[in-house]
Amino acid sequence: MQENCKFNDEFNKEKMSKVLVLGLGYIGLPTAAIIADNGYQVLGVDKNTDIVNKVNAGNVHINEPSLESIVKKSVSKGSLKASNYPEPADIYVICVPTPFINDDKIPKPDISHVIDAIQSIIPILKKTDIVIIESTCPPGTTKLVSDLISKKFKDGEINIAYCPERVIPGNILKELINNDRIVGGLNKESSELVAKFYKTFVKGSVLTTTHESAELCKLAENSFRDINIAFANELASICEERNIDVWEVIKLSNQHPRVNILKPGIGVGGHCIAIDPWFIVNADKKNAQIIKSARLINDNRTKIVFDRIMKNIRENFISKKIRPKVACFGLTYKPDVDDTRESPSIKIIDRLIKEGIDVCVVDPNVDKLNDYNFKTITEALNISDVCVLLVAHKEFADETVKAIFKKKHTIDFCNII
Ligand code: SAJ
Repeated sequence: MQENCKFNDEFNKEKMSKVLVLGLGYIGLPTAAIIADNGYQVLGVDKNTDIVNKVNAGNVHINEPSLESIVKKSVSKGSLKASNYPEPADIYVICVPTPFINDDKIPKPDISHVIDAIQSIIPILKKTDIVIIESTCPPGTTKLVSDLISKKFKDGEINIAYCPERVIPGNILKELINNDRIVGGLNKESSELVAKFYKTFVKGSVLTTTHESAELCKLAENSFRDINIAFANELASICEERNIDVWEVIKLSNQHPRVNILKPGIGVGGHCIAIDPWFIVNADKKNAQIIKSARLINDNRTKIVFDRIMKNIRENFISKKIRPKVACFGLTYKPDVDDTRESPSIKIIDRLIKEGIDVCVVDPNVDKLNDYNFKTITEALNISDVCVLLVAHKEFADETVKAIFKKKHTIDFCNII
């Protein structure tokens, strides 16, 4: 590993001024905007025409602090544009999604969008160009990409590197600038050149390594978090069986100088932690034991939470022949974002509805999804017999709201009351 590369020469911004960012999603759009804000001419490419039109009008399709203002600024300066089609550039940054195919016991990664993105730029690549993959990928993807590129170019003619994104939704812009980055080039020259490019807009350290290590680092980071959340969730289930307050146990245990237990919840959602660990399990089924268990524990936590809600409702209402109105608070995959991908809350709400429970949904960040019966906080508090706190949005921790939750029949999985 080369620490925070110190280079003899600077990155030649004049020579390498045109950047193409493929994929304008949660990572691609903020990345394109930051690069455009740092003196490059950026074209963002996305298949979705609505997204392209929005960006070209200086608007965004993601609710992320500071994103809209930086996109507006770059679009009005002319340094950021969007299109459905790629155009020749000097630097290509791949930020397309890598979903998983869930038709087996062990979900499989789907890298078809990465391959499509690479195929779309091969005809316009020229010698000395840079190709960077930021999408989370299974081990071996960078080599696969280089094999595709080498059908047209000799080794070393194109600078290929893997540089995983590491930003947290809700704080993407700050983390894009301040987080350390890992660059795994196909060879030393590519690593150093790409690291120099990142150093032109990243304040954190830029560390170089091999492409294989860089790919595994990304998966290791998200698996580490998944395992630690699984521990907190397992502890919560153990405490619930014994009627012990898990939050008290965690608070006291965390007083130990070497213990830092994360927060239990209703399961793990989002497009990263709930998916990426499977990429390792898929690559090494024999050794990835704890990683696989953590995934299963976190998925099963959602079922445990659903069972607890049903048990509570049956004992307190249905057994007394009352059909309660149940208000579910929080729909997104985590607090204070508008992202509902892989949200455990949705899984719980859908199962409650399937059981015939009269459900309304409250989420200050989402006002439309499926056929849910959305209510404001006040409406829900007025009409409901049961409040279920699923996601700890800041609005739910308001003192007045909290006081009402305390008076009502509230099932709290967020430690709000
Ligand atoms: N969660 C808990 N308890 C906790 C922390 C989180 O139950 O103590 C749950 C959340 O509610 C959510 C899920 O875990 O459902 C994931 O949330 P998160 O905030 O831990 O992570 P993400 O998925 O938003 O972002 C992660 C980050 N990875 C790590 O922190 C190692 C981010 O840095 C990555 O860039 C991102 O994945 C990604 O794109 O891979």
